[in-house]
Amino acid sequence: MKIYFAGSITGGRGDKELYLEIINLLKKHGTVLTEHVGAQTLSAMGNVDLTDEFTYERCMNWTKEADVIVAEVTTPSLGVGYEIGEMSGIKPILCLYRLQDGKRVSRMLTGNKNLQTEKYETIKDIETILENFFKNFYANDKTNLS
Ligand code: 6K6
Repeated sequence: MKIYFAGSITGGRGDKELYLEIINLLKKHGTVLTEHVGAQTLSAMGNVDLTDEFTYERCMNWTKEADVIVAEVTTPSLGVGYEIGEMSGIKPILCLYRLQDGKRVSRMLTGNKNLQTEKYETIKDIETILENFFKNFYANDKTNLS
């Protein structure tokens, strides 16, 4: 199972510790192609050693290689939105978010029937949501094969 984890970089790194926790939970279910999203040293300015073109192409190749996309969408990010839009209807996509005072998640996500959007409050909630998401993935896989 190859998992593409998407989380805000340029959009803001306020949830970077949480991204790392989610990546560690995801590793119980497969290989995470995008562990760098949880790098605690990575700032919103990104890594200066890589060109923009290289970064974009690598991300797009990984989204194609992945079996599923899991995105944390509480912090709005153009890049995460783009990745979700590109893969919508092509791969299973799970979007995780927390409710925040005076803010809401874009209706472009919650209104898209191709996406599974799940609200959480605690890391334990995320653990349960992930277990159900992967259980359904394998159940649907079996249905598709028979
Ligand atoms: C590499 C290592 C550290 O920094 C870099 C360079 N920047 C990026 N590296 C890898 N993926 C990136 C980078 N910038 C954006 N992304 C992808 O877009 C990630 O997969 C995230 O899911 C998403 C974040 O988008 P922004 O718009 O918040 O940057």
